[in-house]
Amino acid sequence: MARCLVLAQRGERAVMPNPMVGAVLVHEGRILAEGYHHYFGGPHAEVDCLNNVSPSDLSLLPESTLYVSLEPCSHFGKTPPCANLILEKKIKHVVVACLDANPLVAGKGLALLQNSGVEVQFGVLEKEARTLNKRFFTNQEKKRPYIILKWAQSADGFIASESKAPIAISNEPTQLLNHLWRSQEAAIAVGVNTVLQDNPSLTTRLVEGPNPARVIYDPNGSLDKDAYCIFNEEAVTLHVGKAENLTNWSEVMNYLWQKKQISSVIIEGGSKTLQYFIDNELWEEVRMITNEKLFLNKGYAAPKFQIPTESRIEHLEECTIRYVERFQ
Ligand code: AOF
Ligand code: ZN
Repeated sequence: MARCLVLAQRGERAVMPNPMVGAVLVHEGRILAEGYHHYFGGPHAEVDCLNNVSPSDLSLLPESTLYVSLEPCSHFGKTPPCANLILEKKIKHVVVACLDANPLVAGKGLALLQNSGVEVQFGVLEKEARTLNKRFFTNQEKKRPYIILKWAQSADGFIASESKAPIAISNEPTQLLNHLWRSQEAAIAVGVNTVLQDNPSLTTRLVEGPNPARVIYDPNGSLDKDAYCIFNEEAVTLHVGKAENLTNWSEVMNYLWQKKQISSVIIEGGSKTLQYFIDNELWEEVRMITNEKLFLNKGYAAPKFQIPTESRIEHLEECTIRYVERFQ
């Protein structure tokens, strides 16, 4: 199963917003074939794995065990159901890490296999398999994107100085990391005030990688499109608010998943926006950067957030990064 999880990760990015899934077929301790879900809309891991069995091994299928990191599907989607394929191939032992949270499947795949006489072992590396697909499970279970709150603050708790001139709070290594984080998520979102004050472009520039879609929540539609970097051609921009009938950030999040299939979002500010997410318990991760050497004395206060004592800390020169994760 650990090997399934490694294989699954090869589909990272390309399968979004589908889950990453890996499969391994074993006969008496020998791996007959491996497979994974390569890209969105493509064959599922089980299909890929079974396609890779060499013709001389095909007769071994009824005595082999199929390991798969997600419950085999039971629905006709872009591809036919994997559970049916397993039955057709007369595989009698299947080991599964976790249930599929997609309501079209959710337990039906396992039930179909069990009711057809397949011996199913379930729950092997379940937590690891769910964590691997934390974005997918959040989408399916909460009907919204996986949400990461990110900000950088001075040692004395400010995210910006009072003056209009923007000042850098994070150092070079944390800026690089920030761009890496952008490249890993489907979207990045800010409130309209952040656009008005900072005119950010919110693209991936310091590392190689895709640009996330840029989301601006502008409840009053007050932003002049020609005046800001965020509307340039470098990445997709979603300027949402009144026209979509979105009256708060929670509705924006539902909209992003349900109407735009955006599976994950980094919230980059400002303070008022971040505070809304914190106060409404609307997040899976917080990544808080503190420049321990920088004191601003006054300015825009950072969001109020109680860091749990057991949170992970990383030190990058004068900056520390605190990670809080609560996906289960
Ligand atoms: C599996 N094996 O490798 C994956 C599964 O649109 P489709 O047909 O590709 O179906 C996508 C759904 O299938 C996805 O939401 C999830 O429920 C399941 N993904 N299932 O048996 C796989 N990737
Ligand atoms: Zn499938």
